[in-house]
Amino acid sequence: MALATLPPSPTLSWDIFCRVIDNFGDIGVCWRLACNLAERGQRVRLWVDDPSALRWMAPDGHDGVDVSAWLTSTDFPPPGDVVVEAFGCDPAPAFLAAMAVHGDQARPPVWINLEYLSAEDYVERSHALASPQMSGPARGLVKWFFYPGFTARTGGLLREPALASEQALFDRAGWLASQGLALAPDERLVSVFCYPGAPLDRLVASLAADGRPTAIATTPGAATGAARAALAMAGGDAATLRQVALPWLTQGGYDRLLWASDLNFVRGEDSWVRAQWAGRPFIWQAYPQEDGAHGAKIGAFLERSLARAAPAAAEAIRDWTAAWNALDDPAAPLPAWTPPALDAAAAAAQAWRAQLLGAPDLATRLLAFVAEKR
Ligand code: TRH
Repeated sequence: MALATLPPSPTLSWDIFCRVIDNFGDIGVCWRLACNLAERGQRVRLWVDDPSALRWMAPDGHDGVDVSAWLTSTDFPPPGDVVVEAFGCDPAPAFLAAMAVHGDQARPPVWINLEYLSAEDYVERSHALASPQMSGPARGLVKWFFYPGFTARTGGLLREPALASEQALFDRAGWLASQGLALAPDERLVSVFCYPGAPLDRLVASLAADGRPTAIATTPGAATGAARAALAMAGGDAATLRQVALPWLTQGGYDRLLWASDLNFVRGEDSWVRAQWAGRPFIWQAYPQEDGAHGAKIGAFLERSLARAAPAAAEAIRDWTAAWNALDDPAAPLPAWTPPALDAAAAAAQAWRAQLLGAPDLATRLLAFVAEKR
């Protein structure tokens, strides 16, 4: 159903719990969900143990989202109509107990466990399953598993209603100039947001080899440090390359970097989704997992997202994704990002984006799910 035809959802009160483990995806996803719901008229409280990243990610906040500190000493108000436990972060026992007795409310809150995004088959089997709580402070309550995903039988992907219109209005040259990123006429722009260990040396060597002028825009942290080291090591061989070390951008600013770039290297979960909405060529570095489970996650995603891609584009993206996730032979040559290669990868990215745009977004599916379970 097109969003515009969906019946308006009743205004409910939501408590979203977010525990910042490491990096920024936990708070990034929870913040985006909170704003998506607020933009649909929901009243949202975001409980987060470490909200510090919001200072740069969302310095202006959002009218409909109340960010509250989640401390061991927090004296919680009565639970709302819906409780979202992001990534299995275990809300405070006192809060769970309050949910179980649900005070003067006719019914207990709908309790959602928002899971990590994956393209793997288990997601469809696990999505929307109930987990009745047989013991502990939440005894008697049912927790519902809500899995984001890429198919109709999953929770879908976060996508705010205004995305397409904002993209249509995007002034690339104007935005780049505003960031001090004005490009030379035929200069490539490559953005890099990566974990420690990403092979920036191989990226620098590849971009330098075809001699085309390239600006490498790096995000703070691992990307900036690794690119600086790789360029220093390459020395004169990388004379056509330049690095632009960026500050942390707002989520909206980072989106515009993704929209403006010829090639994006993203990581984790939220920037991975945002790169798909950008519809520009991208290479994803999965959050590395000790047991190598990220390999299966990567394979499942490439299987789905490249199913209709032109063979040359699919091969280049597979080769680079393997290299970028240390899943290949480091000595293996990598396909050059020539203009035809970038055009083919862009066509694949646009086709995948169009396929995803045809499906209802995560907040729409979540609102319908909650309405059904209440
Ligand atoms: O920072 P991440 O590696 O977060 C990770 C992943 O979410 C992973 O799945 C999770 O298990 C782990 O955290 C705990 O990557 P991710 O998911 O892209 O989150 C980064 C957020 O930061 C995202 O919302 C985009 C935002 N961002 C900005 O707002 N401005 C910026 O300049 C940059 C680079 C990112």
